[in-house]
Amino acid sequence: MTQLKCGNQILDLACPAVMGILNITPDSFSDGGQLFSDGQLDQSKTLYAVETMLADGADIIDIGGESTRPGASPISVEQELDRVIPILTAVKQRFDCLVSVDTSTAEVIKQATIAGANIINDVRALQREDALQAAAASGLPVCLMHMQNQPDSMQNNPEYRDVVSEVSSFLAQRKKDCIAAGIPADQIILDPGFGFGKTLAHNLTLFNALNQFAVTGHPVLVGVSRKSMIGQMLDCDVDQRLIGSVTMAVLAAQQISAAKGSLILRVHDVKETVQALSVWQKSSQI
Ligand code: 8Y4
Repeated sequence: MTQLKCGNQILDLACPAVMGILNITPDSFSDGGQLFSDGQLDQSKTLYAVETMLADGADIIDIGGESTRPGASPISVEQELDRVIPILTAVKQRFDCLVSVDTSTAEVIKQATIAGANIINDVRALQREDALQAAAASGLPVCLMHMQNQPDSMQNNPEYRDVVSEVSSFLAQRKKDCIAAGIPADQIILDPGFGFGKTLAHNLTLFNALNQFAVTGHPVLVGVSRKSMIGQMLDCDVDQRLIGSVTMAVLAAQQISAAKGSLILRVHDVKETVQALSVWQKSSQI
């Protein structure tokens, strides 16, 4: 029975949890700019997108202000705060929901914690200056993700000797560092980081080793939604990746439940993923 203590709320991971992606970056690859009107984030559109994801069954809303797409323009701490904190505040004011903040920046972690964030989701696994201390001070669960190299260069011919053992040892080391900084072990989520410095073969090898991440006892976060690995398997563009994404969500759920692990799925298509997981769950209980 895995439960995360998310500030004043609890996330129960007896069943896979669905994390809906709220993209508040103007330059995101799959759905960038949809919430923008003449270059500015439209707050009412954004809150409507959150309302829809919650009505569709999202357990968590993931808010991120910095694009990790190769070639995306870097933003300052001020810009990131200006993007994330007002939306986070508005979401927490209007909805009784869990919010994760997708950030690597210590100051964003600090201010997001004050604004009511429930989970810290860091694609850099708290390796930026002061991020580890800020996350520890927040008392919130943290998601540690593996990435090879930096967003700008990560897809330039990524290589591994053994992708599963390299990703596993990186996460084990970051976990040690988190525990040393005062983050309780049972508040650590692990994520192999699909698409972050990995070829299709690397991604599929990791996907089929999800049971090995699950048996660590840590909740596993899987983010494959609409990513290029699905585009490569189906030879299709980002707007045609719904069925591939949902299929992989169910396969991840199946694999992790067989290993008695717990799972968080980071997805764009909340309604379809929640429906597929319901069918999987109902059809497998006799
Ligand atoms: C199409 C759709 C093409 C999406 C690219 C993308 C993860 C994450 C991202 C992940 C965790 C993305 C913030 C990249 N991916 N956080 N964030 N795990 N924990 N790309 O896999 O969605 S952003």
